[in-house]
Amino acid sequence: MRTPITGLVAATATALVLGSAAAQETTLKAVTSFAEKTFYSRGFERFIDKVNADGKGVIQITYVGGPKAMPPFEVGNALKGGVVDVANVTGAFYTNVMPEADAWKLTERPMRELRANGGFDYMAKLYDQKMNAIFLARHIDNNPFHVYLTKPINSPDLTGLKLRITPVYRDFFQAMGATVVQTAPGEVYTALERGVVDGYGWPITGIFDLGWHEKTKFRVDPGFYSAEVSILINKATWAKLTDQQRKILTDAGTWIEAQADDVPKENEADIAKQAAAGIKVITFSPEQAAAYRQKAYEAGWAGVIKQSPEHGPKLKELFAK
Ligand code: 173
Repeated sequence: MRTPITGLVAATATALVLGSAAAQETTLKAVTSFAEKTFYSRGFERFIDKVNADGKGVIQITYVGGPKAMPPFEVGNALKGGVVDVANVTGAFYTNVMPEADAWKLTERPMRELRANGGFDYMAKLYDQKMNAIFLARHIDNNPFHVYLTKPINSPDLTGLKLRITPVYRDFFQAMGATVVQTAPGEVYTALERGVVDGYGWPITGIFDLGWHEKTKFRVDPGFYSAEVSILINKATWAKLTDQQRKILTDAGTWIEAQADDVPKENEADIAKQAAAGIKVITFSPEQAAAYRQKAYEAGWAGVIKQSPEHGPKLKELFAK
């Protein structure tokens, strides 16, 4: 956190002596774990624009950018250590720091309900203890994950396929018989191009952002889980802010979290765009589809509970339906 000199040195010193830095503009450093201006960064970029508009003279955010500035799987650690003040990131990218974060994908209740039923508070405490972080807002929800393939399958069986994953998909894909290889999003195109993988896990939106539609032949329906991308703030940074500065961040957080309600429209738009790009949809019988989704949740929760026997069961109670 840098505090540019905004007034007379004597006045600043007096303010600090009096225990108030309210007259100072604070600048926070922000990073995103998704490529700049792509789908999963856009909500964060709107949040930054709002803070910078509402926070003139009070609080500003400097956006240092995406994976070119910092590898996605290092963002969680950087936020925890205070190397950055604000991060846009999904739980799967920092399971090394906080395995429970991956449980957000399994929520079957909207954030407004989780903020009321204790689910949010339970997680917020873990962010405080394990991540040194304030969980400000989840701006991506209502956004299912899918399997995308370069070759067809004719039943819900992934045996013999090598699929690109993050921790989001590991337990489910392995339970379905697949071999898995973990990569950051930035390596998916090359992995497809070189035939290193037969497909990948990704949500319903965003495959056009990095050109993957060029290498994708099939999408498997139904989708499963609900993708989560959220804004985190370093705890020490937060502790130094004034009430006025915190309110600007909290209000912008509330505003952007509400926009997760609009994600289904984006889902529909990308479904149409995928069809127009010639990506074929592989579907199953209603019974097979139900079993496929059930397996996804079973394997997902089993994985979370295995990673965190202490908190996994409680999270399931609060998040699942
Ligand atoms: O597939 C991924 O990289 C991943 O885990 C993810 C999570 C949330 C949104 C987009 C991708």
